[in-house]
Amino acid sequence: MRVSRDVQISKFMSLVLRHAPEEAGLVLDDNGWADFDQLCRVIETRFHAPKPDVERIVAENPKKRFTLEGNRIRAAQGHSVAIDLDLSPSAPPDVLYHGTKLEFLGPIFEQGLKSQSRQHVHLSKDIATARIVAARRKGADAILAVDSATMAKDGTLFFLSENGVWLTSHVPSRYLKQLTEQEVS
Ligand code: HQG
Repeated sequence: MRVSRDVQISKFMSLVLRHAPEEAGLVLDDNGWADFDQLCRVIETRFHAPKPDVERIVAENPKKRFTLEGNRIRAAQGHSVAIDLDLSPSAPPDVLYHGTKLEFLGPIFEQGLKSQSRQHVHLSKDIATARIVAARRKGADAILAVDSATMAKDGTLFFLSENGVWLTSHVPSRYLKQLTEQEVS
């Protein structure tokens, strides 16, 4: 019972802090921060969960999706609303990974990896993480290796989110390679 309520609250926080702050009557500042006390009051009303529960849900979040600093909170990545995370560019590892679906590979190899509804393309630091991302959707998984070393050399900027996700604007298909099943497992 408590677990599912925690998940509901976490999903609500992702919705509000990434996509639709107006759902909670909140305003995000230019860098995506919201007033934590105000968010807690909305959660208390909707889910009957007091502030310490919200603090615990933030602290225990398995992907560390939320950054809580004093009385401000933001989603570490995944936004569709236009905010500036104000991250400094970081040198990426030589290879990054992207978990997706076999059925998307046609358009991906035509257009490259696009950020779609979000602000960035999300890349994983290892194959295991990319597999988890791929498995979120129905259908056969595909794991792409991204030649981030060459992309960085060619001038593309990469950013490391507060919870360890690599972000960039677009990955042209010349930097992509599908991994074989053997390489993935
Ligand atoms: C695909 C989760 C067709 C792309 C994860 C993906 C992640 C294309 C989907 C985070 C395409 C977008 C983000 C193209 C990309 N044609 N399909 N040209 N370019 N795609 O959800 O990376 O649990 O916006 O492969 O852990 O799946 O929410 O991105 O399948 O870090 O915290 O279009 O979401 O984090 O889907 O996932 P998404 P994503 P949370």
